[in-house]
Amino acid sequence: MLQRVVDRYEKTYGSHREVACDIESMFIRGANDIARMAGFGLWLFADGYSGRDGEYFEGLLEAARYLYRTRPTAVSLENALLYVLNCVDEAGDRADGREETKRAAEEFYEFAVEAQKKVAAEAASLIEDGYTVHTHCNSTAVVSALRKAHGEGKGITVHTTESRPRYQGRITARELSEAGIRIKMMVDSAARLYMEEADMVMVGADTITADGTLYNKIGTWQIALAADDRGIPLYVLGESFKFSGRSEGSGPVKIENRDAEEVVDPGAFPGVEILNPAFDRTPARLIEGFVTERGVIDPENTKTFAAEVFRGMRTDHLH
Ligand code: RI2
Repeated sequence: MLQRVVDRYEKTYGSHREVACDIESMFIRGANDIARMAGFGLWLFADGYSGRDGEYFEGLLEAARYLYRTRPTAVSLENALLYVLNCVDEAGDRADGREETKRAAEEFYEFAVEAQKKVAAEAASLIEDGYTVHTHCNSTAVVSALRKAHGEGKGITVHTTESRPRYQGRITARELSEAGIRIKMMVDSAARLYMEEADMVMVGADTITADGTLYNKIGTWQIALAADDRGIPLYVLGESFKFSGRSEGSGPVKIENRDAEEVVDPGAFPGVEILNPAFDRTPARLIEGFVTERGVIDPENTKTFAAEVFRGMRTDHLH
């Protein structure tokens, strides 16, 4: 089963460090994929463990922290790691948790696949025949939902912004075009102009906090403002592990700042500070609903929903 994850990247991984390296470089990207692959990283740790039995859990924690440090914003990464750590802990397998680690990583992987299918089905049902849907970046959940709506015979048009600096919107454009969907791609700054032709916005999620704030690809906030100005709904597609189970007061979510080289050659701009935040934060008031595998959640109910999802789960292993 986990072999499939590796096949998707047409690469063989031998250790959690190799997986971490590819998450950091964004060879592996997208909050759901990052989560699945982080779990796989722990699977690899367990598979190759040759230390002393009594020290297993400490080693597992260290591997989890190593993976966790790669991308600080997407809570899906943290939640996947916590899921595996908690399973091993609760099974009382701290001394030798190799089998439980592998079982839990596989279970999380299957869950992530199934949850995304449910999110896509739920989101597709919100799209009406003839709709133009605007999206941003590349969310596998959104792409799945659009493919599903198209497969159901709805004549849809999709607008996607390019998503500088890494241009993940181009991945979306190609994937949807290959699926036979009518797709138009534009520069990020054209979003408000073409919002006039859109009926709804659908984006993915990296982190959703208890107050209903969405952390997603840089540019999402201004797209949400454009949708609000035009008076059309913005839906966020996010499996339950995109929600943060952290207690209030644990501080704001860290927004990842990536290398200036992703934006320009800094040498060509002496004396200029190049800003490259990977994410921004969209407030709950601009969001119509969070489409999850458990149905559509009103932003006002985010805290209750997250409390239900994370009830009884330890969320402090990595801090
Ligand atoms: P799925 C991506 O982040 C985008 O922000 C996208 O909206 C989000 O992950 C969710 O993606 P990045 O890894 O889980 O490109 O829906 O920085 O695939």
